[in-house]
Amino acid sequence: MVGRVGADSLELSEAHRFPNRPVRVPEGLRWDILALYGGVLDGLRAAGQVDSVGIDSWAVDYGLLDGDGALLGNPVHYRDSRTEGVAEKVWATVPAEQLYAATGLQHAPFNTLYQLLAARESAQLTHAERLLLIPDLLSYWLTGEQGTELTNASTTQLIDPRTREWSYDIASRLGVDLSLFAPLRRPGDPAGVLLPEVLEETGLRGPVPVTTVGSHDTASAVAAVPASGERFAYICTGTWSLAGLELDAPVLTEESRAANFTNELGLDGTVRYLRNIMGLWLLQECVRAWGKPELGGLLLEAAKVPALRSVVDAGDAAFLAPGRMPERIAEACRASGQPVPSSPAEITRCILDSLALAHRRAVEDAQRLAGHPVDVVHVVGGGTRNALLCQLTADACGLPVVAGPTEAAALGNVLVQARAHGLVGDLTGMRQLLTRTQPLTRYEPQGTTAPWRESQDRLAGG
Ligand code: LRH
Repeated sequence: MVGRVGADSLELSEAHRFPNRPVRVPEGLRWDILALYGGVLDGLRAAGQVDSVGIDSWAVDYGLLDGDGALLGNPVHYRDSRTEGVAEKVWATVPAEQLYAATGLQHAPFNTLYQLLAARESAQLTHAERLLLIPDLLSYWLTGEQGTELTNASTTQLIDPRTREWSYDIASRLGVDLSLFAPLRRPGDPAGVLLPEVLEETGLRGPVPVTTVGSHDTASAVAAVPASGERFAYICTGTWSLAGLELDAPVLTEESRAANFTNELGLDGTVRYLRNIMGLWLLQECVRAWGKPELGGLLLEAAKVPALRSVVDAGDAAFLAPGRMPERIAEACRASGQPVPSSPAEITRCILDSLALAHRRAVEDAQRLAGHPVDVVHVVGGGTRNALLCQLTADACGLPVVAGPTEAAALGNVLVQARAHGLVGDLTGMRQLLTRTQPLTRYEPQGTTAPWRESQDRLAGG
């Protein structure tokens, strides 16, 4: 994505798009990282001369390097099953309550900490001298310089959200060697310049600086929430729905842990207090299973299916792994004694109702747990294109939804670079620029929230 930022203008254009296809090999699910890096180089070539480059990606995953700086294997996908049951073993050494009090991180089986412990005996980890999170790995290949970007580091479960530094105590109790990680760097810090080989490969003229951004895609997306004031919730929709609040300080209470809220780090000392909801992954996997029918038609049909006939718990980690998604959703409805959706339209409706319900629960729980009321829900990311999901979310929350921008992560990335180069002001200034320049759609809540409350109770009870 190429961004152009002026005093009163902000434009984004797509230079190049490439698929990200995980590959299943006999040992498990892997990222095709060289194909991704090849896509990055193609993208830079297509972008043409730029003043700065910034990289963000999904969280938690990493590549391991040997003493020569060479990658030791394809990064493992966080949906791989190697982490099953690991958390429970960790809690025997550091009880879950202590882990949460120290790191503020949700319990997700894929947190980097659990991945590292799952791989403890592996030849790769034994031989590794450096661990780079995915955006830091791509940045290293572009610049030759290594660092660990803070917002993404906060998803490792090895960062203390109060000090915004490593949690040395947790690392030492669990035998994680923190020297594997490169020094922390923060959004806005310089991250090097494109290497001569990269300039040659892409046809760019040096020097081209690489700028550290919120390299966790969700951190970049939250930075691009076009909110004014503090009384807002956000939902970053895409493969995941990340729903929550922007806070000044983490919430580390037992209640918050039990509700599985995470305290990830955001820009400028902020905390992203949110819950991971399975998101449009549920629909993406069904669409894949159905042989990729046209989505617009499917959503029109789904809108005609009666609302809230059956819902599933869209926060359930049982939906994490790929495969057989329509069957798994139908099975979950059957097991909870609800009507079993069967046609693609019925299953799609079940998914969208379930997501809206999970959005409602997250927005409600976050306000209560953080003592931070909101008047509006901002929806950013790919789900903004799904008008039915946006309307259902407004109805379920009983709050207006402001949808947009769609490419929030890319905009947040670009704005942090622009700020580092003196073109925009603070987070408030960035958000004002977004509000003035980006198309936004407002959805008013329709009807009462009573049916949603009933469905929520039914799900909790059953
Ligand atoms: C979204 C995301 C999310 C993480 C998950 C692994 O892309 O970064 O914030 O929890 O991927």
